[in-house]
Amino acid sequence: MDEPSPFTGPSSAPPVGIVMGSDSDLPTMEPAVAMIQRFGVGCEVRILSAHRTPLEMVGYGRTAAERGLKVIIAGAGGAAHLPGMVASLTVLPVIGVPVQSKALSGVDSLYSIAQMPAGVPVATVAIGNGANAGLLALQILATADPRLTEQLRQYRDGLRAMVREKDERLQHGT
Ligand code: RP5
Repeated sequence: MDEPSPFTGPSSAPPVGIVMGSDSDLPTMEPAVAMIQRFGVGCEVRILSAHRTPLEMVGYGRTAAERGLKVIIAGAGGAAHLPGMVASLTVLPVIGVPVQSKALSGVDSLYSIAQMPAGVPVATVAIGNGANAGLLALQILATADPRLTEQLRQYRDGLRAMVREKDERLQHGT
């Protein structure tokens, strides 16, 4: 049997693709993976660099939809071109996660990801907020999945209950 091409990855994919520019981005991206898995949704995780492995990135982006991915989360820091470049290669929704950089605290990453030219959007979450990227990916999938919609409603109810409880404790000094 032929080896799968290193440029395309496996021939069939789960609904969510999570990619990042370096293994140093893993601590930022792990909450995205955890959020996707918490809701029982499948994801694949890859390190693909727009600058160090551009051909692999092109292969991934060009084959993403045909392999079955529905949404892509892309994290990068500094000259954070990965989310935008992946978005240029597919019409799947791409969510960018600006990774906090040492020199400029992630503002460089945020600007690089958010300032896309007209016609090629990238949805951008806050600096370092992998968990929100995971949630947004789930919300996109939920538009065609009533069970997931209900799970997300319950998650929001949980947040509400948590804040109400904190308020309650504050009011009663406990
Ligand atoms: C970017 O450069 C990566 O996304 C990472 O955030 C940053 C630094 O990469 P390393 O030098 O740690 O591999 O491409």
